[in-house]
Amino acid sequence: MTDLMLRYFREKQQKVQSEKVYETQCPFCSMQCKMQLIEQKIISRKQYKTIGQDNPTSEGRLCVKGLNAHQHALNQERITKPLLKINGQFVPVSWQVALDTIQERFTSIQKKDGKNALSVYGSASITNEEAYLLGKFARVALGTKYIDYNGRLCMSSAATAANQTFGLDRGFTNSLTEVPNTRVIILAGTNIAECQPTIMPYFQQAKENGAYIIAIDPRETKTTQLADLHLKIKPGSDIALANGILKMIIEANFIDHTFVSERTHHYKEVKDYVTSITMKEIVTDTGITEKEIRQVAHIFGSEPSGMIFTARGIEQQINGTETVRAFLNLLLATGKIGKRYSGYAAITGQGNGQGAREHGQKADQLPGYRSIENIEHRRYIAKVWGIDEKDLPKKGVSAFEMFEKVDQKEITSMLIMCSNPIVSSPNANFVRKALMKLKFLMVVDLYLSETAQLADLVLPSTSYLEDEGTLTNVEGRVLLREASFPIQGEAKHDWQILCEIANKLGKKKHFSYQSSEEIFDELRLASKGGKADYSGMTYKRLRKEKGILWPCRGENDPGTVRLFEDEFAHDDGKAQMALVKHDSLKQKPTLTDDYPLFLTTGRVMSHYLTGVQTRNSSALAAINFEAYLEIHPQTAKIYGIKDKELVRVSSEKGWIIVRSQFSSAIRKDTVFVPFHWTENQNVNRLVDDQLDPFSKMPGFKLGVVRIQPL
Ligand SMILES: Nc1nc2c(c(=O)[nH]1)N[C@H]1C(S)=C(S)[C@@H](COP(=O)(O)OP(=O)(O)OC[C@H]3O[C@@H](n4cnc5c(=O)[nH]c(N)nc54)[C@H](O)[C@@H]3O)O[C@H]1N2
Ligand SMILES: Nc1nc2c(c(=O)[nH]1)N[C@H]1C(S)=C(S)[C@@H](COP(=O)(O)OP(=O)(O)OC[C@H]3O[C@@H](n4cnc5c(=O)[nH]c(N)nc54)[C@H](O)[C@@H]3O)O[C@H]1N2
Ligand code: SF4
Ligand SMILES: [Mo]
Repeated sequence: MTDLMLRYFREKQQKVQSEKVYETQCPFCSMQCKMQLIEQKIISRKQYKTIGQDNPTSEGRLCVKGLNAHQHALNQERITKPLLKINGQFVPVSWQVALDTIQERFTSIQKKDGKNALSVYGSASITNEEAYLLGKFARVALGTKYIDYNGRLCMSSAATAANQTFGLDRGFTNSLTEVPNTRVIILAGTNIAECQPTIMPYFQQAKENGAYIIAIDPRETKTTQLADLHLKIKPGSDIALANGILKMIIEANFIDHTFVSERTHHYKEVKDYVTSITMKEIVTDTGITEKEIRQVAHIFGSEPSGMIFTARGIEQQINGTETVRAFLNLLLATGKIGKRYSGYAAITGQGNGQGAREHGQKADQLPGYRSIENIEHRRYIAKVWGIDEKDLPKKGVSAFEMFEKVDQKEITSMLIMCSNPIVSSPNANFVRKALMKLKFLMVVDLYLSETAQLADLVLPSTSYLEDEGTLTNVEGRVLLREASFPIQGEAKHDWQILCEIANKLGKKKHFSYQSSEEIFDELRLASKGGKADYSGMTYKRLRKEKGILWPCRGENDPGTVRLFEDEFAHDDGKAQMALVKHDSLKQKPTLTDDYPLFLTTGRVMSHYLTGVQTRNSSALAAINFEAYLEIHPQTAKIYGIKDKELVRVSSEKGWIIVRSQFSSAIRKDTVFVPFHWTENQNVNRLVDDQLDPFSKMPGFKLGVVRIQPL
């Protein structure tokens, strides 16, 4: 450093009058990177920067979203007071008025329309404590069966498939430290490079160590660029591909017969089916050559270890559950699970995508991954909650089905916490119209999101910087997010809001918590003995051990790094292989003269979900400021579309207008639109609302559209 530079830095340092450091965790994806927000006071101005902190999963790394996350939390546009809609206008009101309004509206609606007229729509971006409390709130404070959450649109197919196959659903069966030592990796419909960027070094290291990486995606992405082989599949045809790979694995006799006979069921049926289909069918269905399929089968079959990673590309399909199961067949047939360097991961999406699906926000679920239909489970939780089992509601319906009930006026009031469903749901025009039929819509958010704008009452919640609690990351590792930043305005923590409403509804006895740690202690008890057992974890341990992998059944239990080493979680200890026919789906979208192109949707690096947070972060908004239509130049030519030109995209459900972006890296029969934008750029206005019969997942990844220049 030159003298001049040294002097400059010294002077700059002297100007920093004070510095504060806040420990926290990124509010976005499932990596849950640990970080510090540093606040420097220079003269009278405060200046902020975020730096990464070491921990077992993200190892100190941050991506562009994490580095800029504080911008949305500190943005002046955040709502800091309850807002009540009076004559169509939002008016700031006190908490007392807000709570009185809720009490009056909820009580009168319950009286007139019944208890199940109230409903709750939750989120996997809230903490475990809040997700747990939301489930208890719906059942105990409101007494309704209608609760579900945005994770239904996210990981439900993977979760259902894992439960059906293994009897247990933890996103990753191993820990990330094993990835660099595995020999072959299949990445099916996952774009980790843009969606979990700080996970990449594990995969880069695997590649350096000689692992063979296969990526399956209709588009070329930063992730497929890492792969040794990219299968540019026809969207929605992954079952056929997995069946084709299995067929060739069987033909080449790479089956682990001991594993199959000792640890699985149904191999014979699966074998009989896949050997009966022809490769010609598979090649036509998938658009992948026989040579490539054989190559995958030989590498995956012959290597001693291997891992399969799936994400929303294959899961957000109306046959997403079966698609995941077809891939799990490959692991089971070759014995690549339950041992070192071999396993399965459904890459978790939201920050708490894992934990928030374990503790009772799902329509059919109770804490600890218990079932609301199982009498023993009901009794146990009723006891923990201090209520009569008979008073515990039965199962409700899935996220999108709740909007159908709203449309049919069976549900007349909804509390939405930490989600923006009129942007994120399929058939978004329908969802918007349905929500407008509600007698009372209440939204708890940081911002006046598109959904909040429709509400009768909006309550301001605290952000990740302010709200302490635990979140379970991509590995299934429970992390304690510290949060000591001063609360903005009159915002309250999500858990506090639930307690205050419950108290107002006369349920104080069940909701008298003073801290998130107190809620966690109850969650530990509620999860004890369940599949997702957190009972051995304490805040003290989580701090000291930098996170613990579940199940953790006692204070001396170190947690569980690798699952299924000796047995699977079904009663008999065996896994269930599944006969999955790729032509079983009657209503799969197909190309027609009216709708001649496949539409698939997804994400870009700089934005998060419906974009409310990242569009309010100036640095992130500047990177991508509008939606776009990724299209092959030769396809564009057919429709007279030029690059960077506005295009009208239509489906049976609606239309949007987005700018074209040429890319010869996408299939010619497919276009792609990211879903982070709203109004006429909201791609969910095009997405159909048919649901997977097992998981109730919509088909975000496969639609059919027509396009025309504007
Ligand atoms: N930057 C960023 N990161 C995020 C998020 C975000 O919004 N932005 N969201 C977080 C959340 S909640 C989630 S769920 C995850 C999502 O993470 P991913 O699932 O990895 O992300 P997507 O972009 O939705 O889809 C992944 C890939 O699937 C491909 N695909 C589409 N159709 C098909 C198909 O039929 N078959 C196959 N094999 N592939 C297909 C798409 O081209 C895309 O590249 O990311 C998390 N991380
Ligand atoms: N077309 C298409 N649609 C999709 C997908 C796709 O791939 N394609 N992916 C689906 C997936 S995987 C997901 S996860 C969903 C997500 O869909 P949403 O849940 O609708 O997405 P978010 O943008 O995360 O909405 C969160 C809202 O909560 C607010 N918020 C943030 N933090 C807090 C907090 O701590 N407390 C409270 N109360 N509010 C907070 C934010 O400001 C924002 O308005 O979208 C789904 N929709
Ligand atoms: S978005 Fe994900 S990878 Fe990026 S910093 Fe946040 S948690 Fe880490
Ligand atoms: Mo997600």
